[in-house]
Amino acid sequence: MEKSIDQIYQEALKAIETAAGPKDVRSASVRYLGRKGILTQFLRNISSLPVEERPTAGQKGNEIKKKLEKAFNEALVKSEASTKDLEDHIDVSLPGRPVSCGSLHPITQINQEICDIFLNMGFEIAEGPEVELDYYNFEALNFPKNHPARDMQDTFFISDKIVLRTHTSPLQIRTMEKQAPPVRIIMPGKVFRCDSDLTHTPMFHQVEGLLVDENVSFGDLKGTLTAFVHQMFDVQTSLRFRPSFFPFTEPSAEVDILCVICRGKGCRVCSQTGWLEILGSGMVHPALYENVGYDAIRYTGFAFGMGVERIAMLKYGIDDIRKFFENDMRFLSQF
Ligand code: 2U9
Repeated sequence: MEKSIDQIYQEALKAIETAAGPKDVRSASVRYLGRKGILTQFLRNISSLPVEERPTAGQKGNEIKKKLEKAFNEALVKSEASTKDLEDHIDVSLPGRPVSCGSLHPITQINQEICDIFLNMGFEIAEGPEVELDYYNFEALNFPKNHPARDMQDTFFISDKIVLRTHTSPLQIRTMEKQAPPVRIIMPGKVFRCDSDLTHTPMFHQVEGLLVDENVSFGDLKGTLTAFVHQMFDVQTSLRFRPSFFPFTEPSAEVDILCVICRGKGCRVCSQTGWLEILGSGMVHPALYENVGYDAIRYTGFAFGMGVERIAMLKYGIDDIRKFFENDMRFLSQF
């Protein structure tokens, strides 16, 4: 009997010694001291021993039980502490977590690309207010009083005389008021219109340009915008100037590029025309020069305007303008 309890004791100590972690210590403790554990069974069996053996066996059994309880507790504390040490330990040999790198919003990228092309041609950037006087947004730009753009349906009115600018053109007027020719400026910025569908949002970005000097011709307009299109898209890109109308330019022309999808064959994107409109342009209307005090005989100039979102959609083949404003990382991280 005594040998047997000694054996149990030794085996339990061995189990503690070989435990690989707190989990092993706990399960060994249950195996020896649990309700159906080896030592517990041993203590229960003492009552079936001959009466004279019971006191010694009981005493020894209880001593060993106490010793094992202490040993298991100590082993548990020790192994839990060393596991925590391991968890806190930094393995410098592990490969680092990749740091994800942000990128500029596609509209910011295209806006910068457009501006860089014109900056390289010698244009300068002009900036101004997004909340604008009706005078600069419409009147000084030769919009008749009954022009549809002045309607509440198209323009966000702050008051009778104050609007959210519907284009960046007011800045051209403000610049010409302050500065004598030659003027060579581009105006990137946010503009606002009451409009919302697949290709329109109430706020979008424009880049407009204005060049005024002596002897500026429609040929200068064509050369400048052709150089722009070839740098923005591809030097092979075919383009055409199509007559159009704007209150602030005369003559006016819209610029189309050969459809980037079907290469002129006709498809859904170009409404079967083979062409995609990318910007508007024209020679500055002489009436505007009178509004800013320029000599309309001596000076001529050209102007142009484009929507940045539209250029980005055509360049990247995006069919829904709203994708630019949803902040979906799966979309944005492609640029
Ligand atoms: C002044 C004189 C002339 C700016 C111009 C356009 C043609 C034009 C549109 C393109 C797409 C606006 O974003 S859009 O909807 N713009 O077609 N803009 S000429 O002409 C000016 C501006 C200011 C003093």
